[in-house]
Amino acid sequence: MERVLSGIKPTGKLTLGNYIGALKNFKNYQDNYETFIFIADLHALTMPIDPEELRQNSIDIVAFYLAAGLDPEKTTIFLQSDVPAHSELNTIIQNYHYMGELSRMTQFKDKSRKMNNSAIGLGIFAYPVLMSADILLYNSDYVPVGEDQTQHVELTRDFVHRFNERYKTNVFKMPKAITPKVGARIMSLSDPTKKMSKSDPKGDIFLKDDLKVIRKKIMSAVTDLDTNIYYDPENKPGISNLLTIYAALSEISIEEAEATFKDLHRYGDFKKAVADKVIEVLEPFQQRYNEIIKSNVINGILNDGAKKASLVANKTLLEVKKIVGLYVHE
Ligand code: AQP
Repeated sequence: MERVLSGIKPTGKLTLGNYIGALKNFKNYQDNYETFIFIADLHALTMPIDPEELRQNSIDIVAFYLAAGLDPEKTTIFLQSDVPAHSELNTIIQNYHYMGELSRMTQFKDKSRKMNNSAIGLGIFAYPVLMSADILLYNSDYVPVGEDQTQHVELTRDFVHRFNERYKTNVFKMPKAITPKVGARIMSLSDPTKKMSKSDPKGDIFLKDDLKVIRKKIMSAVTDLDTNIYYDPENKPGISNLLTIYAALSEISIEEAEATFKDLHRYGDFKKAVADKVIEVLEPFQQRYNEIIKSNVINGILNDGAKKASLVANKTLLEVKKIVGLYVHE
């Protein structure tokens, strides 16, 4: 059976961008693929974060996974830090990733630009190496991600080619990124030229926001001075972003969303329709999340997940150790 792997890092409160670009799509894989979905907590350490927040965000992500329809009987849900093979494979394969290619990664450039040069940790530079380890430990065929992460999957593919060639092996499977047709890059509501991002929360809708706050945020989303509603991300980024949100949450195409609103020439009415749609989806989602948090199931799911994930990950790690010449003995 083909395998799917993805994860979200607990760097902050999850946003509507995380939901549309990643979370809501995960459940579609669990019936037809062997699916591994993890909480990328080691990745979250790459940026400064309060320890208590990191722990709370990690618990929240498990609850969000379940609220989004992941079934732990079908999907292996686990914490990255519970499976030491991630760190061990990272240590081995960092030697086959090049500083030049890592320094060209957009995420590294964006995040390091915002920081004081002397305080940029090695982890944010080497982030894609650990991500390669995450993907390759599970021989993943597909990696569902939003648009911003596809560059890292491409880097993993380059590494797989390089490593397999060098050792004349096929230990690492060539993974492929899958991005959603609609909503692979949801933009900030206050600046629709920037990605909605949990670590830069201006203009974000958070999944745990009060529903009234969500409506208010959408009603005051930045748009333009025109009155026509159509998709043109370059000239009408705000309206295009709202159309994308509406289309993604309605499971329709952008063209269908445009057709729905073509005779409506009042942005206020359009925003109200978008807010209604977001609330229609997030209200039951928040209810499920609250029930899960109260139910005490999370630790048990993580324990089972860590065991199942370790079985697969340790097998790959052992093969790689042998291939590179580490002395594996009884
Ligand atoms: N705005 C977005 N639109 C669509 N997809 C998005 N994703 C993130 N933002 C958007 C997708 O969500 C998944 C989880 O992301 P991540 O936590 O691994 O890190 P990220 O891509 O760096 O997400 P953030 O929210 O921007 O986090 P920070 O601010 O910590 O860097 C990924 O599949 C991502 O593509």
